[in-house]
Amino acid sequence: MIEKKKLNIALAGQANVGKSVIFNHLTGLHQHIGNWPGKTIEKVEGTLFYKGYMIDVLDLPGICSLSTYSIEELISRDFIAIQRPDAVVNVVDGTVLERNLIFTLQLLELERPTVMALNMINLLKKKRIEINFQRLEKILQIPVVPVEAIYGKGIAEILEAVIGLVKIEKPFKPLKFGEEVEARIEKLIQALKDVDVPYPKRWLAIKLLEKDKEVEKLVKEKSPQKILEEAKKLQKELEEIHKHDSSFVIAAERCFLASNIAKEVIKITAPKKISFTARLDSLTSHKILGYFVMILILGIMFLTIFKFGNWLSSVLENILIGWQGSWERVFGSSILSSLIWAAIESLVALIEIALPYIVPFYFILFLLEDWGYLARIAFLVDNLMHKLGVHGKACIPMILGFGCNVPACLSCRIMETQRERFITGFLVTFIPCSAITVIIMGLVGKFLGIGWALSLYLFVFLIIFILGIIASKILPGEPTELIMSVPDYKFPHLKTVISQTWFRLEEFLFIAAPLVIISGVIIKGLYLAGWLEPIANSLSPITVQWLGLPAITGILLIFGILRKELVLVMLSVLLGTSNFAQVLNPVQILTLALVSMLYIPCIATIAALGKEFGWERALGITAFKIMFAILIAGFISKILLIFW
Ligand SMILES: Nc1nc2c(ncn2[C@@H]2O[C@H](COP(=O)(O)OP(=O)(O)OP(=O)(O)O)[C@@H](O)[C@H]2O)c(=O)[nH]1
Ligand SMILES: [Mg+2]
Repeated sequence: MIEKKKLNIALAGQANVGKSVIFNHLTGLHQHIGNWPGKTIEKVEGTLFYKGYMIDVLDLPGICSLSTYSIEELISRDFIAIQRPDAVVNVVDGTVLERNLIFTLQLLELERPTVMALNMINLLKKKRIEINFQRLEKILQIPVVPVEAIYGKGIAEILEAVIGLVKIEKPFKPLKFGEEVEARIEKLIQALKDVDVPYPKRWLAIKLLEKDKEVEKLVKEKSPQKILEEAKKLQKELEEIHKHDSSFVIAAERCFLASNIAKEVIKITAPKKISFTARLDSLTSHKILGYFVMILILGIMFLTIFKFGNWLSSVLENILIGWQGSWERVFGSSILSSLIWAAIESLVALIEIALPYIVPFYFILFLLEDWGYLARIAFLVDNLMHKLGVHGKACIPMILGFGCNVPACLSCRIMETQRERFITGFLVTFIPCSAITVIIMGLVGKFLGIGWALSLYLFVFLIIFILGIIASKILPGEPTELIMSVPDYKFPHLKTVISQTWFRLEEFLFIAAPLVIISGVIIKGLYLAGWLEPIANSLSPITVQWLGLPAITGILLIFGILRKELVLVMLSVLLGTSNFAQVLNPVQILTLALVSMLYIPCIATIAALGKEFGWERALGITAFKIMFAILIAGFISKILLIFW
């Protein structure tokens, strides 16, 4: 037989088990990694070459079970069942094997060649859990590969196992449920014999007994009513035997199987004493103390960003000061020379103003994320989120929003219902992203003090809260309950944290730098052509009369649509200095910061909103934000003027 040299493999498993870490090792790509469930929201593909094979690898979104209907779970289920990859690598968190096995059993029902990558072996040793791999292989009849993904151990072995598996093409032997269930599955398989659908018949039969709505619909389209009637009859029989809903019976059968397998292969030798992480967990999730710890941790985070950012910013300022004079001495002040200088100056301003705050911001965010603390915040604020009419999970897109609103909007898909998805998406656009952090820290924090910077954050959170309540009243419906497993704390893996910070930074520089340079040159060009003033003046009814800002800020706000940090970076370009206190009084500083925080989603976020919710809604949110920001900032500036 000629060997097939092209392979298609999919990484599937429950959420937060290390699929993306393995994917990144395999493909050299940079999928997002962190310690909370639901990071990967859309399947991502990469290619690698191994021993003469060209292997396409897919990182699938994490799943709770293959029976529910959130979009990411359907993506995974359909992909495995219909696209039929050559092999599936079932990534499993070894520290919670029993829970993961339930998913494995469901996966095996899809009848694709499967390899189990038993991950987090390093933690097994710590938790004194022993797993008998050979026994597990025998029971499941699939290869089981021990893996320590973050250290890159076991990755090549996964590929070896996959290649070995596709070469043999072993016939599929299902793990059997209880007799009374098996008998009914068999009957349904017979009934389904001539139905032409891409799914395995045994899987269809099980799903029909589970009352899976999608499968019922599919079977109804493809076959005579008879089969569904037969399924109903068999469901009833099961319910009579077990006195429970038939979907529950099947789920219980799987749990029973998983628990039996776990009992056979796991040996726990851990002493009974309470571990440090368990203590830490009970403190950080505590009903009252948890909030204090949260405020403390976030407070330290912002203080560090502020102190480090200010320090680095002034260091860079001192290094880069006085360059303009030298430039003009060498190249003169012709139009061309001025335009080139504008480009350089914009880049310098970006490095001087934005970078010092963005670096510590991402580093700490990823540190907290990899440690597992972000998931605790989701748990703590679940109550609060319910008041906004959404599930506590909504907190996750919102936390992501602090980094960048774009992935945050996309990750609204983890919400169960369309309504919650939209409310969360709407609120996410109000979360101050890293670019806004730059404005708050570099403008308000630097010139008015950290107290004012924090007050602005609190004010925006209050606005988000109020808008959330209003939105949930306008779009009525009950939030779904919090079903999110809180992951264990893991010692943050510094290399992962540093490389994630680096990728974000790289992305930031590649996207922001060209925009900043082009904007700088355009502004200089407008200035030289004498157009800057007329444009600024045309906006002055809003900027000067209503908001009380200098007319020039109109230009900044226009460029800020591209990227929010442009508001500040271009301000320094226009002024020729980053000492903003020279041109803005304290009330103006606060007003400008507030408008920048609220006034519009940046262009990339608008695009993300359009993709997720349609253009009508995206433009609706944009229009709302512009009007809302102008209104609120105007009122606040008038109130501040009374007291200042
Ligand atoms: N200690 C330890 N941690 C690991 C290992 N593999 C992954 N992790 C951590 O587990 C967490 C989850 O990893 P991801 O790769 O993001 O998980 P995922 O399965 O892609 O998760 P979703 O995309 O959310 O479904 C991260 O914090 C990783 O650093 C491992 O072998 N040992
Ligand atoms: Mg992932």
